[in-house]
Parts: sequence; C-alpha cells; structure tokens
Amino acid sequence: MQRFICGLCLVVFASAITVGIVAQERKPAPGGQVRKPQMSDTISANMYADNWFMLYINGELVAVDSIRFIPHNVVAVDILPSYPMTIAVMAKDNADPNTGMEYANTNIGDAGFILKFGDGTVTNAKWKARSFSTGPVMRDTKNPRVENTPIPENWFAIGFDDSEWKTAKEYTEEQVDPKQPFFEHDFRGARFIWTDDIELDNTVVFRHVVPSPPDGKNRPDFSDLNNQVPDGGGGGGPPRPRPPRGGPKKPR
Ligand SMILES: [Ca+2]
Ligand SMILES: [Ca+2]
Repeated sequence: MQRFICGLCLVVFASAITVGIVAQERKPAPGGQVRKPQMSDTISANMYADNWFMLYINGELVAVDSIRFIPHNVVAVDILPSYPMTIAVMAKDNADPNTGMEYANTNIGDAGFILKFGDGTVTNAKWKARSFSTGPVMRDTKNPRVENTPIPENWFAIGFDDSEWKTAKEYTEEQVDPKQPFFEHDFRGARFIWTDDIELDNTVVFRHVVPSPPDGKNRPDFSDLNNQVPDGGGGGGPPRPRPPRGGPKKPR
C-alpha cells in the first residue's frame, strides 16, 4: 500500500513538473514580450490656457481643463509617451458664442496657451494653429458678431492633414500676463502661442508632431500593450470575492 502511494506521488509530481514546463513555454507573448509600464515611464504634462483647453495625444483624449474659464489654472497630468507623438489641442478664450466678448459683452478678452512635457516637448512657433471662431468681427463692439468655421470632426486624429495651416505665433509672458498658478509649475523653454490675433480669435486648434523624445532619452513603447501579455503575466489572478452591497440585512 505504501509503495502504491509513493508511486502515485511520483506520478502527481511528474505531472506538476510537466504542467509547469508547459506554462513556462506559453508565457512569451505573440510579437515579443514587454514589461508592464511603471510610473517612472510616465512624463509630466503641464498646460496653462487663457482660458480653457482640451488635449489629445495620438488621437486619444488625455486632459480637459477642469475649470471652464476663470480662475486661470494649470492642469498637470502624467502621460505615458509614445513616439511619434501627435499632439492636438483645442483652446478657447472666454467669449460669448454670439458676440465674441466677455463679462456681459463689456470687454474684448485676450487668450494664450502654453504647454511643457517632461520629455522637453514645448509649445513654440513650430506648432500649427488655426482659428475656428472669431469675434467681435472688425472689433465692432457696438454691433458685435462672430464668424464661425466648422471644426473638422477628426481635428485630433494622427493622420489629419494640417499641411495648409499656418504656424502659431509666439507671445511674450508680458502680453499674456499669466496668473499665479503659472509660476508654480515648470514651463521653462516653452512659449505662449496663439494665432495671429490673440484678441479676436476665440476658438483655436493647435497641432504638433514630436517625432522622437526631445531629451534624447530612450523610452519603451507601450502603445501596443493591450495586444501583448506583459512580463509577469497579464492577469491579477482570480477575482477577489466582493463584500455584499449594503451590509448585513436589518431585521424588519
Ligand atoms: Ca477674445
Ligand atoms: Ca481670456
């Protein structure tokens, strides 16, 4: 009987080894194995818009200014870079959609946008810029009106053709007059940009392609991660039992 049990143990042991080998052989992912990205793979992204913006990177929505118009704020987020990196920003000045003016149609407001990423990407006159809403036309504040151009549906797409667009114009810090949060974040080397008319152009789209990391640092590309089994396996094990909702039932 004892010999029989030992024999069974050997069979089970050998089976376990075989299963282990098979599991090891199945581990590599099709198309090569990558490690899971860490926070150390991310870079910071700092943006300041006078007055509001939304940011797309490689066709995906990455950040939306959390404050519609005022107070002026900095939006700082972590991003996982992948190159070439297509950046598309829609920025808006605080302006009434019917008059192009702000503060109950008493003022022609001015605008401005600046961005810096931790890889050295900065806004400057190399970016493309186009206005899609301008007003008050001819600076006529007595009879203010706005001229709108339809914004192309795929303005944020990687392959969008902006070859006919003009480049952005750089503005000085004095011209834009950023408020305090701007000075609490790193924007060194970045320039404020807008179209040629920082007062009347109220809805503007910027586009820029970063072909490779400006700081020259070699970074893994995690953009295809969802199609690979990362190093260490893809799952987190079986799902944990969840506590019942609402707690224990009360007696009626
Ligand atoms: Ca304006
Ligand atoms: Ca403004």
